[in-house]
Amino acid sequence: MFIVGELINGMYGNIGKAIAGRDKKVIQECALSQVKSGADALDVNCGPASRDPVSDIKWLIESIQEVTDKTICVDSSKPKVIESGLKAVKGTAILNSTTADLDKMDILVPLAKQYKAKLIGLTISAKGIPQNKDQRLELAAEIVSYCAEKEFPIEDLYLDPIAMPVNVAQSQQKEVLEAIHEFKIISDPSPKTILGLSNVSQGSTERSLINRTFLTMALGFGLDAAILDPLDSLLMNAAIASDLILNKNIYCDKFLEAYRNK
Ligand code: THG
Repeated sequence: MFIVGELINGMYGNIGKAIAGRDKKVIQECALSQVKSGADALDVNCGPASRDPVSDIKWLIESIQEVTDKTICVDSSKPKVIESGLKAVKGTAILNSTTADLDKMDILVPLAKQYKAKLIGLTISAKGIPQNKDQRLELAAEIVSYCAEKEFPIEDLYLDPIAMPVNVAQSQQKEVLEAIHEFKIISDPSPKTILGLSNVSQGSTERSLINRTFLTMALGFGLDAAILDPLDSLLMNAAIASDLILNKNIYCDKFLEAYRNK
């Protein structure tokens, strides 16, 4: 699976403080520890407290790229912030994210094309978060057909059915899992699928257990990628073992070690 580290997010106290104080070292250490733990890409989000997200995201990305050339996932709901981030990325970028709304897709799909970025499409719209699998599928089909029409490569599109906290939306988990499976059969070539995994356990105790159980199940339903905490080694072990069960890695007795040294 493709792992996007979630920890460079102003929502975390240490990162919010580092952004405000322009403390590069904290950001670079956070980037490197995630890469060392197996992250293929790093999500970068200024968080809700940022007063100047257009310049904060540029500074974050420039700081990270001094220590790693991993893919940068530019995470914001504001197109101006996303554009500022994409401009700063030197290597591969993921645009995180558009919704299924036309006013968003009209700006963000051309932007993803211009910067040769991969694109995350959230299956939400101005009408809100879908309440079942079929509503998610309907929005997914709108995003896929919009991208196809604008000749955005569908293999570079990651659909996100939006993981919801299990303590407030327990009935949604099965809907999200089934949506992951059905997103894959909307078109040929298939879009890819992604989840913000930690959403599922927000507000719960036993977060690590809930996260890794949900991840393992989602991988069974065909999930391609997740934004998660790569420092959670039990979670990473579950991801690696799931790839093994799904025949994505060759078995050997020391498969955990082999994966980590790859
Ligand atoms: N889909 C996509 N992008 C996303 C999300 C998604 N980006 C943001 C988010 N969701 C994924 N990233 C996080 C990062 C942190 C947490 C959850 C998701 C988290 N943070 C602690 C909390 O809220 O309890 C913060 C604890 C602290 O303050 O230290 O859980 O779904 N495409």
